[in-house]
Amino acid sequence: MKPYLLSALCSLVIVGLASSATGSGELITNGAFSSLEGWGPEETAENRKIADLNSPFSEVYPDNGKAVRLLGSSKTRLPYLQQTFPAVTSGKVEVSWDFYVPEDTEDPSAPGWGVALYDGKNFKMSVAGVTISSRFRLNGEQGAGGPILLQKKFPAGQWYHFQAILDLDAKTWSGALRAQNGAEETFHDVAFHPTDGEGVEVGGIRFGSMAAGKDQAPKPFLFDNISVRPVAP
Ligand SMILES: [Ca+2]
Repeated sequence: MKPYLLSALCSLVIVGLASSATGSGELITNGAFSSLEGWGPEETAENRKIADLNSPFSEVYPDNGKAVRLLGSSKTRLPYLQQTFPAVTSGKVEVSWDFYVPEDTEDPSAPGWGVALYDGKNFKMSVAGVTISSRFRLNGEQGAGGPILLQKKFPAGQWYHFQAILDLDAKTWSGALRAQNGAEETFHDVAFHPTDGEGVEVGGIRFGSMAAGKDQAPKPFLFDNISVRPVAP
């Protein structure tokens, strides 16, 4: 083969690898928050704003200088940030997002935030999710006490990166929570949130307050780099 042909072939291979590594199959629109287009629900539009701050984790999306700031209220049970996408019903799905606590609080009872994958129809149900308050707990919503991944107060001013792979056939998930300072906690084959149905379906992601129905509003939070993508078998 002539050298220039070999070189052209190598370039093609490199381009192919690069495009698969940068999230082909991404199911989320505006996960890096260049804008809020694609994000709902309409009723809580006032509670989410673009912020001029970006997560330092750039594995999934490049730095665009923007994140979303959620301002909670104790008055609504609706999510503050939500997006649906064509449902995935089998195989594996990779999900990741970054979060940032802008304000410190000494109050361990201050309500936190819940993030969950759901079927895209009923946001009150969760296939798998986390609660972030004074600790980081897996599947801690709906009265279920899932495993605690990190038992400590989150320091203000630090970004965290959460990444997990959901196995929809085994109904388990595995992943890691990594801090900006490099500390990492991992989890392996944790069962999904218990459901009544036989199968599981992932068709939406939502970010909501854990304060619904209580007197306190949760502290403000920032999220960035939200990604959901099927994993090639
Ligand atoms: Ca961003």
